[in-house]
Amino acid sequence: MKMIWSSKVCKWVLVLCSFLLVELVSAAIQDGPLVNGDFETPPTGGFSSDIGFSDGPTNIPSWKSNGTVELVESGEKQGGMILIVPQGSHAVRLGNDAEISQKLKVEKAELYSVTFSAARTCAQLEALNVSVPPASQTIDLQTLYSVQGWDSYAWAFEAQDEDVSIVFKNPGMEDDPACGPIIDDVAIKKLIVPDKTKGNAVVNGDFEEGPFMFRNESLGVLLPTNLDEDTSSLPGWIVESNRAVRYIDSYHYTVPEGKRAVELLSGKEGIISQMVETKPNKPYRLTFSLGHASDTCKQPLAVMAFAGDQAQNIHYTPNSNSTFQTANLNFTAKADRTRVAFYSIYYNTRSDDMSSLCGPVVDDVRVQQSWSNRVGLGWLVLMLGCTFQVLVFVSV
Ligand SMILES: [Ca+2]
Repeated sequence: MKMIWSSKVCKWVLVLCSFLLVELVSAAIQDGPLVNGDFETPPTGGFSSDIGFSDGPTNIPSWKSNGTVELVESGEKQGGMILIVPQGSHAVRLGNDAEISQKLKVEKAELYSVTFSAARTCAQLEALNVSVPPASQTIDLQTLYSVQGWDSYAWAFEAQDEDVSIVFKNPGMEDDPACGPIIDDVAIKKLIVPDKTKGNAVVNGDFEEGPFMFRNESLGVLLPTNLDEDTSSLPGWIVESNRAVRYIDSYHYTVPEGKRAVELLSGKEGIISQMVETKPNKPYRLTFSLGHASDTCKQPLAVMAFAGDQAQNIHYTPNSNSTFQTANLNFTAKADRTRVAFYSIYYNTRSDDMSSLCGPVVDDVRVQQSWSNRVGLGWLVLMLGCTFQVLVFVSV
């Protein structure tokens, strides 16, 4: 009896231990919104829009603030202008030099992407610095990509430690202390750099791996300038222009293949590129899908595609049976790495609001060695030879 009892206890201890182990392993943050990442958790004493703008630390649950930080409510006015709250009823505004931060548990040496929404209040030159020290990037909020008055952005970092702090800071010094960016809906996602698939030198050519996207947000996520291919929210790719490109999903847009793709914006000012592995002096073919996002983007749509020293502009030709077409470009590699890049030829806007930026969609990018051509040609010669022999035989 005692034996049975003790073995039962042992079992329970084991179960408990394994639970604890699972807890320890999974202590790192899960993909999704941060705790109070939408700023909807009421502070002690409730939301107080009556107190207004005040100096000193603001009490925002789960966040640490420094400087003039204010919780803003949707519908709230400032100087006759209604403040924009990207999602829900509340957001946070950062005054001059002010910041908010939150501690996160992550997996060391892993790559993470942070998604957040931002709106500017008054200044044209508003900017927002996002950092997980020592990694840091200042994002220019000067360009408004959508007419709603706010945009979602993604920024990636490699975790240097298990315990990190994510910081949003307004680096500006405006004359009007009530100016400063508004932030909302902060989320995180651990990125996985996909392996190259057989017969395609492009990494993440289908764009399926990328930043976290809120299911209820229909504006896509902007990928601002990022020249470091090792810390890209879009693994494998860099955004080498000073304007952003938009990462879109199939829930809100038409995507050629899978669930995700890229919409090129701002003409030549929005360029994505990748250095792909090639063998010098070998013939290659770049193929990709070129489409329309079904977002009322005014046509014509066209891209400039680059592969090594070849460049070609390709127009999207509307077809009632499909929302995309396959385009290709042949090139001969000159080195062991070849640059593949795309930008939109036109500066397109949506026809419904005439001002939100939009453009052609690129997906399913492939770079393949042109073996098939040679094999095909070989077969053709062989077949012709056979036919000739048969003809000679018959005629004899
Ligand atoms: Ca895709």
